[in-house]
This record gives sequence, C-alpha cells and structure tokens, in this order.
Amino acid sequence: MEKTLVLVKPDGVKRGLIGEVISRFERKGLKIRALKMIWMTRSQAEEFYSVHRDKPFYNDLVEFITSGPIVAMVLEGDEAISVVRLMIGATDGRKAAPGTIRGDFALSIQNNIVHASDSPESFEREFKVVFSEEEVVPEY
Ligand code: FUP
Repeated sequence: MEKTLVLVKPDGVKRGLIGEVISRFERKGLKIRALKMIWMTRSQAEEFYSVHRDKPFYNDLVEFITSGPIVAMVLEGDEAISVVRLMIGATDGRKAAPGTIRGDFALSIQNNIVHASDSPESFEREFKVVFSEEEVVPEY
C-alpha cells in the first residue's frame, strides 16, 4: 500500500469544498490515515514548495498557500500517488478534465483547490513539513 499527501488549499476551504474533496477520495476506496486543519507558516510553505524556489510563481505560491487555513491528509491505497493525481486533474483548472477535482471546481492555475504528492520522494518531504509520525493512525 502506498501513501500520498493531499492538501485542500485555502481556496478550497473558503469555497466550502473540504467535504466534497474528502468524499471523492473516500468513495474511491482510499483510506484516511491522518487528517487535520492547519494554517501553514511562511517557513513551512517555503519548505513545502522548495522544488519551485527558482520559478517565477514561487512567491505568489507561498503567499497563496499561507493566505488561509488548509486541510491536510495522508491517504493510503494501492498506487495511491498516481490514483490521486488522476483524480485531481491537470495543474491548470482550465485544462483539467471534467470529472477531476480541478476540472470540476477550478478555473485557475494557482487557485486549483488541491495539492497531491507527485512521487514517493515528494510524499516523504511534504509529509515531514506537515505531519509528525504520531499523527498517523495505525493501519485499520
Ligand atoms: P501540481 O503538481 O499539479 O500541483 O503542479 P506543480 O507542482 O507543477 O505546481 C505546484 C503549484 O504551483 C500549482 F498547484 C500551482 C502553482 N503554479 C502556478 O501558480 N503557476 C504555474 O505556472 C505552475 C504552477
């Protein structure tokens, strides 16, 4: 079983889409192993998006992810990383396929409702920014 990290970003929280997003993953059969609402600090955000440090959109991205509370979760399932990436859709909500979370709810590349790890290495790094091991419930 593979784990992935998902965030409902500030736009998703403000628009009342927490339940919608979680519901889709639950219905798919993914298991929630950790779940919490947080307000990321600037240093957490800078570490979380460190791979994008040299991109022109980096500062806006850090501003955006710290602009309000977010909901963070660890999901587990068979090939969870690629399954969840398929379910969230392309980065740009205008290009994301209908039926995906971004395709159904986003019209922007930055305000795109959700984040999900794109590799096991990303998951490991992102997990450490947001969670501690004690926050993950045992397998159930
Ligand atoms: P994704 O993995 O689909 O979330 O997308 P990326 O890792 O490529 O980008 C991370 C975040 O940076 C996106 F969610 C939104 C933001 N971004 C922009 O604001 N502008 C861009 O041109 C690309 C990404």
